[in-house]
Amino acid sequence: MGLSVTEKIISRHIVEGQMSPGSEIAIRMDQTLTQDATGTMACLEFEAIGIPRVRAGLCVSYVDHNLLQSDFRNADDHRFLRSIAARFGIYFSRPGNGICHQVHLERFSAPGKTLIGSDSHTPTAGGASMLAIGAGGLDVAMAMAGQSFYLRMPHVTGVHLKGALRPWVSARDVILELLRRLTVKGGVGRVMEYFGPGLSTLTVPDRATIANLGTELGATSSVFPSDEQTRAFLEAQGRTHVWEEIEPDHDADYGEVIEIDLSGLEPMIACPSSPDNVVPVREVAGRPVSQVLIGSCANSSYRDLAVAASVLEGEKIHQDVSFEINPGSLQVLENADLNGVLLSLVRAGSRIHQSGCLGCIGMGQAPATGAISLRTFTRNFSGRSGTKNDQVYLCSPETAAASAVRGVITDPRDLGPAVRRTHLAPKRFEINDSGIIPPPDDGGGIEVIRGPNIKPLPEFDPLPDDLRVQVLLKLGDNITTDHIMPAGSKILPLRSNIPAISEYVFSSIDPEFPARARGAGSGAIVGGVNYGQGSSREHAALAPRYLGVRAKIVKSFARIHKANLINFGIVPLVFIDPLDYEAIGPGDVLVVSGLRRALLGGLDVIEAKAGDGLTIALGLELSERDRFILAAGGLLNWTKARIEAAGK
Ligand code: MIC
Ligand code: SF4
Repeated sequence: MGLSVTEKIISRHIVEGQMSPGSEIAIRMDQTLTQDATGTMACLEFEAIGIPRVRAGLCVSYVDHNLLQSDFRNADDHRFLRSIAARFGIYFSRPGNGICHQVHLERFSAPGKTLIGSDSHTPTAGGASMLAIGAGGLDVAMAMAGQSFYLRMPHVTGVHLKGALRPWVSARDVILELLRRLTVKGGVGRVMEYFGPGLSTLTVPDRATIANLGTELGATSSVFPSDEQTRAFLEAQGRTHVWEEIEPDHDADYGEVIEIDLSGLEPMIACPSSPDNVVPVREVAGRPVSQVLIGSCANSSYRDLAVAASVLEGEKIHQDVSFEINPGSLQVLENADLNGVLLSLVRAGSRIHQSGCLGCIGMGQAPATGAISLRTFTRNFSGRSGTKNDQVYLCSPETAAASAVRGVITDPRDLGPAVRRTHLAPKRFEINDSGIIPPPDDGGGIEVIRGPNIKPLPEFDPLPDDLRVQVLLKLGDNITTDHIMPAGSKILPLRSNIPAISEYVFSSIDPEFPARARGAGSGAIVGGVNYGQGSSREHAALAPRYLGVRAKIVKSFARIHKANLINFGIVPLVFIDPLDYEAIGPGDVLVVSGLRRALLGGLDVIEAKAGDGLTIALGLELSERDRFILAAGGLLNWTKARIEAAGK
């Protein structure tokens, strides 16, 4: 049986295990990516490993999330990241240079290579035929130190594309259609691999949009072949030398194949407040909009701005709408300026912002109370925009721009048969790498500059044999890491200060949670399916652990969050009988005797006593390595112990 592109890349990088779906494998990571909101912690963790220089082939540190400098804290983090990058051999992308995924795609993507990033949308680079995976900061720190990355071999799901997109329908609508069909948990445990004749019409930026939003399916990654489109993209970036052809074998075995006829797609939109709440635009057309934002790592490429400019040519933004552009990178902005795209946008009355994440993570751009905000962003989880009970819809740049002109949600096909003027992407982009600072050959003498808000990593004790925990909170399905550890302009500056940020754990659901957790001493959280979807932020594990949370008991976990829990010594337990979920509630005390022994002895099920004679069976869906890490109290403890043992 032949190999898929995903299997071809994994087979080049596998160092442990077998490529059989579900079994644990370790792969070598060629490149690493960090961003400022997760990167300060990842760098502190890398430092704690205690080696003088990074050992991965290429490491890049981006500053794109915490751009608002309302006091010293974010600025201090930027300076820390810049100095630590120079010290340890990491490329540094300056604030304003762009969103990590967009800049990485432009300047560092390379077909056939592996990339691990401390951001859940790292799979964006799959658009250029990389196997790119999001992970917690500690896993990325390990990869920076040259360690392999451990994961379960994913199932490779084939997405067969045929036909071609019709006018006004774009890549965004392809992935919205998949989200409609599969939901936010449809991709768990899978890599989505795209193939078929429809591919030849999709450019790398189109593919990157699709790969980026595969994260919202819960997928481990999304992968495209490397073909003539990939070559053309790399040529436009002046980097043809990294191109190689990578196609699936003609008899590649996709366990499951999903068919999409591009010609049959229409403009789609995700309604509040989940990326999978998707309907055709025409079903919600006519609702008044007050804010329209083009940006985020999903849709902020040159192409996306050019489409908006074409729609706005000779038009004015509707008087009730704030239309805003967050360019994906400085390269996008510079080329948009050179080619007249920017002028068309400005003339129509757009608000132009710097390149970065901005409102996508609640760093400004919060919408007005009750008002509809239309965004080309990645996520519309309730409250993520910074406004309570927000009404955020997610759509293509075509739909966004059409709605900005009309002042109501508009199916862009209503604008007429075709765009008025097309700003074609240049064959060769103007390249300017002044926003990326390469590290010196020897950074040994460079001082790492820390501000007062950068606190050392907390230390955690090993797992006791008997665990007695109080249930602190009971939650439903699809809980996101935004619920567990919210972001936004107030909380994000605390990412390098675990004692301070832990005061905001679950703050949008239950502001009393931190006090209650501290009071209990040792706590557990109960949840439903797909617990911990969304962001890769390890703070959603680290901060609860700091407050004394030792176990999470749920129906099923999202991949990255489960790995983060293990890395910080919180035991991930699953209900064997989903009905037991009903039997326990807040305030109950659970006693799990012999947990440590059960873990190290390889048991898959353990009993917890829940009072009143109730006993529930809990699953330990863990690899051998996971079990050692949990017993040690976390990955750093385990790694340090192994280094010490090797030194003796
Ligand atoms: C997000 O989109 O939620 C973020 C902010 O980029 C996160 C990372 C973080 O929380 O810092 C992600 O997607 O991993
Ligand atoms: Fe930034 Fe938003 Fe992309 Fe996260 S999803 S990396 S916040 S643009």
